Amino acid sequence: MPSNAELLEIAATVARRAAALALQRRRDGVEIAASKSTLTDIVTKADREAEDLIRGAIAAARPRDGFLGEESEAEPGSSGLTWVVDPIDGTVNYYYGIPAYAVSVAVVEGEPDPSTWRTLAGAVVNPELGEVFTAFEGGGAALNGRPLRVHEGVELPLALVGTGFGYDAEVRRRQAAFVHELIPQVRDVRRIGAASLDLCNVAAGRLDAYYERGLNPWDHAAGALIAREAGARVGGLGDAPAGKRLILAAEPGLYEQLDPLVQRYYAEWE
Ligand code: LIP
Repeated sequence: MPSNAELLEIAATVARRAAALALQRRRDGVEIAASKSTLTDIVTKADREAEDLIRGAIAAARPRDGFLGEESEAEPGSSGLTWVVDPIDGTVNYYYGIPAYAVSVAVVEGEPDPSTWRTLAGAVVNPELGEVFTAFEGGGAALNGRPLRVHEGVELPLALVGTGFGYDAEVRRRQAAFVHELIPQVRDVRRIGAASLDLCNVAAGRLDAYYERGLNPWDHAAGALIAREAGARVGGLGDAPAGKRLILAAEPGLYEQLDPLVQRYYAEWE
């Protein structure tokens, strides 16, 4: 079994290559390939091309590992490791030319299920800003090689909180209702549009906290490890790990202040 540092080297190398491709395709002009859960939930040709590149590179480097990507069929492996990939996280930003999208590559041990997996290494690359966020379990988190640490000692009324919204209009309405309740209690709210970057922003101290409901495993697999290795607490609904029903990431003291508000609202959701 390779070391976590060796796995991170693979993740970061592949993520950089895919990010360079995505940036070039953005410059060439982005074409929508299809819509998925709703008309606003789009996939571009670059999403698919980037995932093909990542999938092929990982199959060459780690042929017995599994693969779980946003844009292609899940592939079980025999090694006990699975690569969890969002080829372009922040697809809507990418389509509109907003420089807040990223390639997210993580490798997990065990079943590719956020409720049980153990994330060993992860890389998130924003090619527009030339930012490479990395972490491996027990190795700390870094931005372009420089160590990252969360903001500490922030009280709720001074917290800058990130969040996001789903593609379904009724889900967005309910998510916005919670923002309406939360926003007078914190410094401000930011909706950046890419969960992987939101989690990396918590790691970098650019956000004090981030929460969202409805994420897919590939949206948060790498970013959650990067946030945790930078000192954040990352959790989900109740005592569950981060998952589709909720992800919350913040420095532990702020997490304790924000968690009751988020849990009270989101525990009511199915
Ligand atoms: C996006 C997430 C974001 C969420 C968006 C969307 P995608 O992922 O990163 O946090 O608010 O609705 O799900 O679809 O760009 O890969």
